[in-house]
Amino acid sequence: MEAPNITRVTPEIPVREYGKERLESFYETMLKIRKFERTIEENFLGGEIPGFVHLYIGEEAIAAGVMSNLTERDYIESTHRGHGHTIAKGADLNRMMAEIYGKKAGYCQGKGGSMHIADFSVGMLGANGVVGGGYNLAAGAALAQKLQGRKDISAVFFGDGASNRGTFHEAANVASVWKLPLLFVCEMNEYASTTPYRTATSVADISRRAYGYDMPAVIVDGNDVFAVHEGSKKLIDSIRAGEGPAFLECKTYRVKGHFVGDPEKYRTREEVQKNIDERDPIMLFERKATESGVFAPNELTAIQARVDAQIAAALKFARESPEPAVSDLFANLYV
Ligand SMILES: Cc1ncc(C[n+]2csc(CCOP(=O)(O)OP(=O)(O)O)c2C)c(N)n1
Ligand SMILES: [Mg+2]
Repeated sequence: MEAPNITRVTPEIPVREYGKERLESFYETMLKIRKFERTIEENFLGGEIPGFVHLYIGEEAIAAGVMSNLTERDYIESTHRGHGHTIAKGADLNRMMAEIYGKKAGYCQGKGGSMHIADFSVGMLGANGVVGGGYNLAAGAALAQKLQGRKDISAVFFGDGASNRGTFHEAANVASVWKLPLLFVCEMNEYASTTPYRTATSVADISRRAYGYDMPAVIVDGNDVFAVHEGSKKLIDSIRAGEGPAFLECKTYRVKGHFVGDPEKYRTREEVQKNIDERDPIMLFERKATESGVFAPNELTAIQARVDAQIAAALKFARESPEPAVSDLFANLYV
């Protein structure tokens, strides 16, 4: 039985009506994420990058679609799989790459790495290595926006695994009681580390849980940037109108391992390949964009070349940035 708070949104606006600028921005954002992460993956495996890296490849349509309805004044809270959110919110690729390389020119002077990038200047409040650690920070940010009488909103991204943390229920309850301008964005990618979601999650649609907090929910195909844009717009418009928090569930699939280097013993290669072949968000966008006649294939190639140049520049910047000095080791520590 479907919970009464849930609406399933499929795209209704014809692709041509989106306008070329919006379509270019969808494509460029998704490609930036994809190419940035492919570069990281390759160079992590090549031994150039320290630490631990989780990739967002295959989930780009969620970040691009949600962020297309946010401004720099809106806040987001991200996850351990945060590069996509950070790029889509408008962070600087050079400083991101340098941080992931552990270099001094990075966002945290090279001491935070992949899971600790924040950029308040674009409303990106932070990635988070603590699963489910973002909800209550986002609720606090939304409370500040409300008390300041701003029209801005906050959004918190989280996975199917994180939806089982108690922190979700605390934040959902307080957000509902106080009618906070907060969007919950669940990235249902079918796995939490090595755990398939139905072995650990009580409901087929995680958005059912929003019913318990009197929140409207929308379910979309998270691999279709048009669906994510239209579904999130519906909820964000209602949040901006003062209607209180809302829940967006994006059905997607984690095509990469949990982290770079994951042996992936818990699923078959066929399952992964099927999702890549049939559901890749960039492929789906390219198909729709060219079928609609808005883009000729060579126009897409030009955008790809522009993004390649940006990623190459970020990589050069990161490689050439110095390591942090040993004398910096205890700078900016608060204990
Ligand atoms: C509080 C906490 N528990 C466990 C972990 C270890 N851990 C890191 S990511 C992860 C799985 C998260 O799954 P999900 O929320 O579905 O996000 P996804 O990785 O699929 O994007 C786990 C268990 C952690 N970092 N923090
Ligand atoms: Mg997951």
